[in-house]
Amino acid sequence: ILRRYQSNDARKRSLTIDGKSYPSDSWTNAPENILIQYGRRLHVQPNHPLSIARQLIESCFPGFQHHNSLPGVVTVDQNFDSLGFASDHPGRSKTDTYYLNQDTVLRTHTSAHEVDVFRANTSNGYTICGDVYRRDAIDRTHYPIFHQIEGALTWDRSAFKSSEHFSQHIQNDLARLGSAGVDVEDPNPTFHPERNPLQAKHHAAEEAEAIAAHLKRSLEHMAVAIFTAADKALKASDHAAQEEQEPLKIRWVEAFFPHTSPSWELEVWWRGDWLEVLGCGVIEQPLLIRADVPSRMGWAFGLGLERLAMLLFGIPDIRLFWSKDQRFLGQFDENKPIKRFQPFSKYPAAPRDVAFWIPDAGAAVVETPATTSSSPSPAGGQITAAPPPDTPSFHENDLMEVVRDTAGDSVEDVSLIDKFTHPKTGRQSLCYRITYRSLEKTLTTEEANDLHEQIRRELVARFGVELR
Ligand code: FA5
Ligand code: MG
Repeated sequence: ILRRYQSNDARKRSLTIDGKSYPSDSWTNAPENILIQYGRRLHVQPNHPLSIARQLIESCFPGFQHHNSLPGVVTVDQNFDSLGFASDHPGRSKTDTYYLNQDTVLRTHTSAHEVDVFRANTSNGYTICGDVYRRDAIDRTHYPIFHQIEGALTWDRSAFKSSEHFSQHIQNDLARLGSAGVDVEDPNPTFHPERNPLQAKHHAAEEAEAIAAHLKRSLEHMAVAIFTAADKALKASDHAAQEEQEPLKIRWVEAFFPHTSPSWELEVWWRGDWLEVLGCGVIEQPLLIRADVPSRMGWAFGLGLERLAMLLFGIPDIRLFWSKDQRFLGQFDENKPIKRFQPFSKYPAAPRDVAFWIPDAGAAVVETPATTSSSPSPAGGQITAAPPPDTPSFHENDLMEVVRDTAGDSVEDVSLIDKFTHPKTGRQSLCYRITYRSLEKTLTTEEANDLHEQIRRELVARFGVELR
């Protein structure tokens, strides 16, 4: 890894990942601090909590084929186009997505493999688990790399005489599944002409209705399995034994995904809050047509593994999944019932604030010379209203990236604490609180100050902000 790091740094004209070289261009924005974590494959490490959570979910779908080794580097076509993402979909922006170059990204979701796996057509049902990458905020529940599990089930409609026979078949399967025995809130009709349309061009209402019911029932069973395990673990820990547990509650909320319609999100009532667990829906038929399986029809879902693992094990900070500390890793055993994580002592937090004026859009901004930047991309993303080409402007995710480049996992949280527009000049000032706290040691005052000073300097160098 170190060799790759150095050679990337030396050449900068291409990035090498898994022995493959990707020529850089104006889209390249994947920084070393991300690339260095590529290939850790936490979701298949023996006794890793993410792997235990994955196996628990896989066990809810017997007979499905489980894909756990599909590569995280995918084409823009796989990640967006093949799924029907509009050309102006915000997810495509450089502020949200890590590009190796204009044609290649670090996948932002496991859905990137849907068309390929449907095309291979080797099973009716499958799951895909893997690492996904998003430029995002820094706090205890967000990390730029997380893991998803995708699941899908399709049927071959051509095997049935009519759409009645087809939907009857699914109804029978549904009866076999039975009720998940949980309190479910599902107030919306299956279809809504604007918000959640039937794909009328491709599907009979009764077919989509049956598939939607099958989807919801299957995922309710999965949620019950997961939350029963979480509940058991909680009850088994003396620490929380006295707490009164509310019974499990699930609700279905209308949603939108380019690759499903109708679509929903499943939320679970967990310890006093609705928690979004997954997105899902009836697969867009054009996607199956693109995959050369036009006569198949079915459902798909995608869920975030960290979120579930955090609640299963009571893991308080998403950075812990990346820890190599035995005090963390030593607590999990895939051959034993799930047990609550026992936090080891927390080291003290060192909060530091940084306040700065954002450069006016279009103002002359100092561009970082490639030689002083450790990042393969000279400047971060830009989404302010139509800036002149190649003028770096400021996006919050740029700050997040500077923080990660500089301080890595020693930062627990970055929050906007003040925002101010100068009444005369109209210039905007932002103040962020960066909370430094290592999971592995106490940061000295000097260490925190040094990191903070480096971050301040990088903000000026890369984005031309004026420190206050
Ligand atoms: C998607 O990624 C869709 N591809 C999901 C999907 C698949 C829909 C198949 C339909 C069919 P979304 O961006 O909402 O959707 O992410 C899906 C799940 O990943 C969320 O419900 C959440 O559990 C998890 N997730 C999303 N962002 C984060 C994050 N920053 N940190 C942790 N978990 C996240
Ligand atoms: Mg979502």
